[in-house]
Amino acid sequence: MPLSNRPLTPAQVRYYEEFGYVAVEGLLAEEEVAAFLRHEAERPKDTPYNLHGHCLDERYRYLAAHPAVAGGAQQLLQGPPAVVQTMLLDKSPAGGQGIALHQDCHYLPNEPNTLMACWLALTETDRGNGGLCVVPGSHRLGLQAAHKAKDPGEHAVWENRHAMRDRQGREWQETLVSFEIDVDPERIRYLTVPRGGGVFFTGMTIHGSYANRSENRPRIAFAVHYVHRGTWVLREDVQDTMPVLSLWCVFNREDTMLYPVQKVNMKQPYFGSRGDLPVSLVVVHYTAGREQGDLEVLRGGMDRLVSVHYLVGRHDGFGIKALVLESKAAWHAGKSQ
Ligand SMILES: O=C(O)CCC(=O)C(=O)O
Repeated sequence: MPLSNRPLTPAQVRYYEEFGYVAVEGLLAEEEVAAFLRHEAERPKDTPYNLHGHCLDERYRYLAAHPAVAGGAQQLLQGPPAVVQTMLLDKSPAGGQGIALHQDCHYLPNEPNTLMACWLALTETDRGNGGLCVVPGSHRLGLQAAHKAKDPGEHAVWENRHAMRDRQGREWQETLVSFEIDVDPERIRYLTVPRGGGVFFTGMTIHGSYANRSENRPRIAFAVHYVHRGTWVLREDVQDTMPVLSLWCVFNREDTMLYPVQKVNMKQPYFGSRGDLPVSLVVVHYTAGREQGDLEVLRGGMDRLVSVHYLVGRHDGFGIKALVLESKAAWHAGKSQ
């Protein structure tokens, strides 16, 4: 399913707009959840991903660029999404800490504010094992006063310095803490989200979770934060947002095999502008030439005005080469043989 498909129903989009969140079942297939958890259990943990798993690990990228997940984000943002950060939120039974009720815009100031998230349940989640909670309608309240979380029995408590930089290049440091917003308990909605389901919410929606009080039910979630492409994120560590390539999603649908897309530099800039429109059509065609020769021609290495967004090899060793950004127009015309 390419990103141009619309995974959310109009009713789901209206619900999100009205309440600041929408829970959706079945965003991921069971095999996709199982493949991710298998990978996570087996991967070496010596390099911490911090918030950059989507840049470092194909399985993280797979979830962040998943057509139902990034496609939902695209629908709700009404434009192309870019990934700001990814987080694996693994809360162990018998007391694993939650994240105090907060608005993500406190952590990720951005201009203009387009921040939103998709939180994916990778196990069954509910109030008993520290599932996600939200405050419906809180996205309309503006940024709320917040203090540092107070109860380590329920919530992670921390403080970090962060380098910030605005669009004009002004730089400064800010202290961020584990923010907590005081909320009337009556307004908190505890969500039950089945494995494979997810919750989309805005950067202004108050949400969080409490400790996992279950005896033996882990609560594992994966959160992807997106902005509309072109948004400026002020925190330097996550400023380099990753546009979601829709074609990438198409190829990544093959669960057993993730195809790395290798970026190839053009020798001559044989591409033009096509505005900031999302991809709505994919044209796949065959070339009669050989892979390396085609690559040389299509990257402007010969004197021919022709290019292409991706070149897909016939043989495994060649893989997929990305030549022209999806935000640009590739020029491919002329008589075929
Ligand atoms: O999973 C949780 O406990 C909270 C997640 C969260 O705060 C987020 O994804 O922004």
